[in-house]
Amino acid sequence: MSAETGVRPAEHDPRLAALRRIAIVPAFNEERNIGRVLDELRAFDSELEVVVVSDGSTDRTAEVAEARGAHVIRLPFNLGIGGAVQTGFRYAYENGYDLVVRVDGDAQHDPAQLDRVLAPVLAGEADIVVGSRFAGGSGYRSSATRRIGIRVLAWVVSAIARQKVTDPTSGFQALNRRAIALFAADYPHDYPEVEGMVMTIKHRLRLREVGVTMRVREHGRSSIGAAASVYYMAKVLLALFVGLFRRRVVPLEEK
Ligand SMILES: Nc1nc2c(ncn2[C@@H]2O[C@H](COP(=O)(O)OP(=O)(O)OP(=O)(O)O)[C@@H](O)[C@H]2O)c(=O)[nH]1
Ligand SMILES: [Mg+2]
Repeated sequence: MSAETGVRPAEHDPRLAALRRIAIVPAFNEERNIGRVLDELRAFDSELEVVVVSDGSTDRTAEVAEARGAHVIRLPFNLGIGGAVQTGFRYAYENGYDLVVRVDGDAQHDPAQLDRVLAPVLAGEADIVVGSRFAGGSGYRSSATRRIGIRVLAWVVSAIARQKVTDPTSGFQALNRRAIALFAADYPHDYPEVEGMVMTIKHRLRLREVGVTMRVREHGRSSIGAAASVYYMAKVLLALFVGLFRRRVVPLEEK
């Protein structure tokens, strides 16, 4: 049992042990963070496979990840987070994985909290679970622009989805085979988590949020500054609006 979180290591949950499971870690120039992420994933579950999608990194991200035993997909140039994550989903789908956890390569997501994120999927109660910074009153600090942006997006997504969501930009997620199949076939670009949430709901997948705490970035630079947050928000709102007129997203390959 971890002294810090009071959760049991993954090996003790037979439902988890029975599944072919993989972590998808998108990483763009995260040589100083990726090692810690991989060590913490291994500490959570020593049999968890890991695929690191190095998104055209120009530093030693891929080498550091390989040295830690992760499977590394090197994208020849930078596709952006959406393309990197979809590459991971394709890999998981084609290789027959039943369960995916998504963790950022910048060490902001704490793998010790994966028990909580995984629980509704393991219980068969959700197809996708999103770790939310705002669901458990953890008081996440980030820039005011970002917080307001997330609030606006949360409100819009909740209205479209007719289900309350609080953190539509979170990439800390657990997904079952149905959700893996959907995202392997079709995944949005730019700020993909927001549109991805709407997609899952349109496909009648069961989405659940659980409260998590996220850490601040220690090394490297965030992709999104204040001006970029505003730009992204406008773009994502437009994409959501256009999406309302999309009759059907790519059909699910599996039922
Ligand atoms: N910035 C950036 N990150 C990418 C890209 N492709 C993959 N990633 C990875 O996607 C993850 C999330 O990116 P971040 O820039 O941290 O985005 P964020 O977590 O929403 O923003 P912060 O809270 O400011 O860190 C990280 O693990 C990145 O390494 C890309 O093209 N640009
Ligand atoms: Mg980050």
